[in-house]
Amino acid sequence: VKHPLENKWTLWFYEQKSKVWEENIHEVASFDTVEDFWCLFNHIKRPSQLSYQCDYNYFKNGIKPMWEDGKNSAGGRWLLQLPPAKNNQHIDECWKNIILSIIGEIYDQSSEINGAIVNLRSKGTKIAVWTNNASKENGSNIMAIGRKIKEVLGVQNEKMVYESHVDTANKQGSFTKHAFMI
Ligand code: M7G
Repeated sequence: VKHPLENKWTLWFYEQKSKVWEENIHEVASFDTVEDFWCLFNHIKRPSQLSYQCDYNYFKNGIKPMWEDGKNSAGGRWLLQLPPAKNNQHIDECWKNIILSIIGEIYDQSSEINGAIVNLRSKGTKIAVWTNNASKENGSNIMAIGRKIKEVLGVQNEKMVYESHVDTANKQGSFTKHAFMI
């Protein structure tokens, strides 16, 4: 008997080939048991083995890893910026711990978590947890999720910012308003 997860999750892979962002992102596989998750996770490359300009996205089944999805549009992301991933096993470890925490639903506010993304870039790695409610009124839940992420990653001293997808999508250059910081 396999061990069921609370939710079904889907892995999406982004690889920059076309100029049109949406054309580069593809659904890879879905799983709803612990065993099927490990089967997939252990089969694919670790972040440190991927080329730059690639992303892994794990989202709850039915939610597209895009700002435009109705479940994401009022949400935002906790963002952790790390060094480039090539040959960096620490990043593999961080990514594994984040994914286990979201599919294992260890957060009191797990119902607000839509997914997680790792962006491999030559300028640096971004690990983000996407949540569904970026409103100021939801600040205490957002902060609780942020504190838990830091606990999961063991990065008490690194700065982490939460930004709404509306702000990210409308940002000018590299400047983004930060709604919350921890
Ligand atoms: P990125 O890949 O998140 O970060 O965004 P990067 O700048 O470090 O590579 C790069 C670009 O991809 C954005 O400026 C958008 O043009 C596009 N993009 C990223 N996301 C997450 C979305 C999305 O959800 N929807 C749309 N339409 N475009 C996106």
